Amino acid sequence: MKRHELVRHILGFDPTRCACNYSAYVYAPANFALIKYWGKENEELMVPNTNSFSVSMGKNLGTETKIQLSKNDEFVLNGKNIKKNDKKYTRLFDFLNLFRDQEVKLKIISNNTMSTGAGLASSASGFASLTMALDKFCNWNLSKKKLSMLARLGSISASRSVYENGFVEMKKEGVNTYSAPFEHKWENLCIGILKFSNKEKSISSTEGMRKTVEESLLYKYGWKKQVETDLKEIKITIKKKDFEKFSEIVQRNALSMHATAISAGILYWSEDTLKTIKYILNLQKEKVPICFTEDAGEHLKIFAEDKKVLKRYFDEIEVWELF
Ligand code: 2P0
Repeated sequence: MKRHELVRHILGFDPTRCACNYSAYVYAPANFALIKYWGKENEELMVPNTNSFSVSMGKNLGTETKIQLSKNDEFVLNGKNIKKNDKKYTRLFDFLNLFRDQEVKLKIISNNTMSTGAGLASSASGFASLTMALDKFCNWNLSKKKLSMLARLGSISASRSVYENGFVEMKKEGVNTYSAPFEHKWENLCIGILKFSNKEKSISSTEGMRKTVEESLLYKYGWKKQVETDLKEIKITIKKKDFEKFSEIVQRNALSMHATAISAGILYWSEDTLKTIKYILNLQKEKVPICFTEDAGEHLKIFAEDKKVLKRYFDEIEVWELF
């Protein structure tokens, strides 16, 4: 199956024949994975190797995308014109080309409320908001499930960002892989982000996971089992609101993901990352109820059940309630 055939399979019709509006404008949140997606089974059809599980950032952090008819194709990201030979441009228009007649020219204006490409999940909210804007622009009225399947073709983690709030699970079902809400709330749960720099990461997640899948035996023999175990346990833990167990699972999943990457020579950590992880592990020994996760970047996301705890131990942390 080719990508455009998968689009027709998901939609049930030919999108190039749809009449569209003049413009549409949609917001989608960032999401942070508690149980990580790391590695693809099929790169062309964007099928992940495993399920994954995240929490959405709601209105706090995300991307607003406007799509409008134009004389020429254009992509404006955070107020900056992105050039045609930029990877971000080609990735965006490769995605849009799955849906349009080549004669239709589009201007895409995207604004992130977080920095792009630094492990703060901007491709997830970017492709989710673009997919939802397309849905509005073309009057498709798709279900969230179908939107999550389509957003996946832009960036796999975008599948989880079509849900504005709460926990979300991405369920691996081959080419029909989709995301669905995990309907349990954790009212006090909050997140803080420690952003150590504005540097773009030196290796993209796409590249990093590709190299890990190709080279890491730790990944080959351990990762699927790790995800399976962590996913099962985190659902039980969330139902019980057992923060201590939650911390254990979230941290071990992130560290396992990084262990597989490191074994393939991919190191996202900076000195700040390492120093802060050591600091957190020491606080945990003193029973301070916090835990961390880290994605494909040097920054850390810290969870707690009390905003004040995060503020007490981290000077410059930005903190949000998740529910
Ligand atoms: C995640 N990450 O589950 C994991 C954890 C990073 C670490 O999804 O190639 O931008 O576009 O599918 O989705 C980042 O990878 O990569 C990511 P592509 P994506 O959130």
